[in-house]
Parts: sequence; C-alpha cells; structure tokens
Amino acid sequence: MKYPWVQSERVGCSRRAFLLGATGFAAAMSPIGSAAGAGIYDAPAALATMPGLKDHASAKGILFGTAIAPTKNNLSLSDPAYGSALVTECNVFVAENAMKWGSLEATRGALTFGGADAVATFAERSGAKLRGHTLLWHQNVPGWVEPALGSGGAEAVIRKHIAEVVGRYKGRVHSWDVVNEGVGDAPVARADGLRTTPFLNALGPTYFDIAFDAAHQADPDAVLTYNDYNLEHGAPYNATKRNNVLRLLEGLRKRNVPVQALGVQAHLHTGEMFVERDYARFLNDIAQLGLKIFVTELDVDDRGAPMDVSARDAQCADLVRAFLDVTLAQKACTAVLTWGIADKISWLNLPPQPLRSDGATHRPTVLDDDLKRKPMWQAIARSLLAAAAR
Ligand code: 9MR
Repeated sequence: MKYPWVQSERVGCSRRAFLLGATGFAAAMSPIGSAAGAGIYDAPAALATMPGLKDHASAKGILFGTAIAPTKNNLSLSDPAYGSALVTECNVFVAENAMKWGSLEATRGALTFGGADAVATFAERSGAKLRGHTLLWHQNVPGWVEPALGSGGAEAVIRKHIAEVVGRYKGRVHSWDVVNEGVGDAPVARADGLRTTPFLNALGPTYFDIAFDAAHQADPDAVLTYNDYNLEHGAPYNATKRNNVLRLLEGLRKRNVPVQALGVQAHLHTGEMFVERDYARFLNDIAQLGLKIFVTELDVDDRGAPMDVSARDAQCADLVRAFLDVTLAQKACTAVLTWGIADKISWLNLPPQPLRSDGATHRPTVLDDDLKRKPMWQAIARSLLAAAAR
C-alpha cells in the first residue's frame, strides 16, 4: 500500500482524498485554487502567492488558526515576517502557554496577565478570534495549588481561579479549554478512565462540573471545551481513550454541565496507523451529543518518517490530509488550529521533546524555518477546499 499508516478502509466522501488527481492546484487557481491533488505537492514558490489558510477555511465556513506565544525561541509577535505570516494564515489564535495557571499565578494571589494580554491583543489587532487555553490541566499547575486543594477549600480555589481568568477576558474569547487532558492514557487505573490529577484527588469527578459551571458563569458566550489528545490514531489505546472521553462527555451532557465542544488536539505521528472509520465514528458520536468539534493542536511528530526532507514532508502532509478529510466531513467541526505555525517554534523541536534518532529536526507544521509554505500547508488548503466543495 502506498500509505501504510492509512488503513484503506474508508468512509463516505473521505475516500476521494486519495483518488483525486495529483497536480493542478496552483495551475487551476480560481480565487483560491482547486481542491485537487493529494500526494504530490508544489514547490514553496508556487505556494507563496496563494491566499492564506484562513481564506481556504472561510470558503468552508470555518476558522483556521494557530497557537502563539509573545516570544518563543527568539521569535516574537512583533517580528514583521512572523507577524505577517500569522495574520495572512490565521483568523483565530490560541495562547500556547500564556493562559496556563502556572503562567498566570506562580505565586498565590499575584496575578500576572502580561503574556496573556499580549496574545489577546495580538488576536484582536489582527481581527482574529481568540481561544483560551487552559483553565484546569494537571501540568503547569503552580506549586501552591495542590496543598491549597487538599485543605478542604478545593472548590473555592478552582472557582476563584476560573472566575478571575475567564472574567478578565469576558466577551473576548471564542472558546475556552476548560479542562485539558482529564482522561488518562492506557493502562488507566480507574474504571471510568479519568486521569488521576490534583483536581480529581480533591473533588472526585465533580471537578469537571464545577469547572464548566464556573467558566459558564464568568463568560456565558464562550464555547466551553473539553480538550484531549491520543484520540485520532488507530491503535487499541486510542480506541480506549476515545471510549473513555465519549463516556465522560455523555455523563457531563446528562448532568447538564455546560460543555459545548470537544477539542481534538491532533498531535499526529507518522509512525502510527490512522483508521478513518473508527475516528469518523467517534466524531459522529461526539456530534450526536450536540457538541461542536475543534481541531485544537494539529501537528505531526515525524519520527516514523525518513530523513529525506521531501519524502518526510510528503508523508506528514498526506497524513494531515487523510486526517482532515475525515474531520472536515463532520459538520460539527468548525475550527482547525495548528500547534505553532512554523517548525522552528514547534514544541516538538524544543527541549524536553526527544529529537529524531538521525538528529534531524522535526518538520511538524505548515511553514519551514524561512517561514515558507510546506507540503503540509498545501494538504490543509486542499482539504479545506475539498470540504468546501462537498
Ligand atoms: O507547547 C507547549 C510547551 O511549550 C509547554 O512547555 C508545555 C507545558 O506547558 O505545553 C505544551 O503544549 C501542550 C498543550 O498545552 C496541551 N496539549 C499538549 C501540548 C504539547 O505538549
């Protein structure tokens, strides 16, 4: 099989992804090009003049964006080339780290909103929407939180944090990741699959209810999201995780907890199988619960792919195309965000993430180190156009 990590069993119109003709995207340009072509990609020069991914997304009626930091790996939002690439490609931004609890309140009661405000301001000045990430996560929790949760005041501590953060940006946030990664990875210790976190230890599963309620009270217009990873690929542990996330969300909906969306992080891996039918069924189950779906952190860990850059870029792009074709066939999906727009600022290329065994840097995103568009850019553009044409 040409794409060994993509199982050939396909559903519905996602089949067309690998049947469409190979070239002609640039040549057949209407305002924003044609939908054709998976597997063969144009050189950066041919891609350079095309409209941004946000325009391709608008054709489908959805948002496209990425995670940003005020400064990362010496690249700042005020860098003209970087800023221009962000504004060209995106109409939604999410704070990669600046809105995490550890960034906002390292010392109890001493709130530092500088980085978060910079991200919010950048989004607003760009005319883009803003996603908030994230209110409760077991990582980036300030050291003072766990002892504070343990002394009987857990609900008050959580409610205060959420009221302060969501309240500050009230009316300015498209959607909030309220709980991040609250379901464990197999083997999970608990029968309900929930991850053992300081919040779960203090309050049990009702910490989800409390967090979503507090966020809803602080900003009734933000789309409240549960965000998680390992939901996309085809291994048994992915199936277990999908099932546990689905059960969590079913429970929240039954209890009228105001969860309104699932964030599918989409940290994809070239070394892992993608089974379209299983993933599509999961998305359908989520949509049946009345939830929206956002792709929140799309990128590719290319450790399973060869060192050769064009072969590697094509594998990453093909995987993203297969993944997005299934995702965008689901009408509940209304936003796609990558986790960084350029390879040199991707978390996958920065410590403590492991590099590839051949020492090459990862190529996980849509722009190369010179901020030039890569095959993955074209795969996303094509998938958005194909979805818009359906
Ligand atoms: O990309 C983020 C990296 O810079 C941080 O050091 C790390 C810990 O806060 O978080 C990374 O982002 C994670 C995101 O917040 C949640 N999903 C997984 C992301 C990659 O680890």
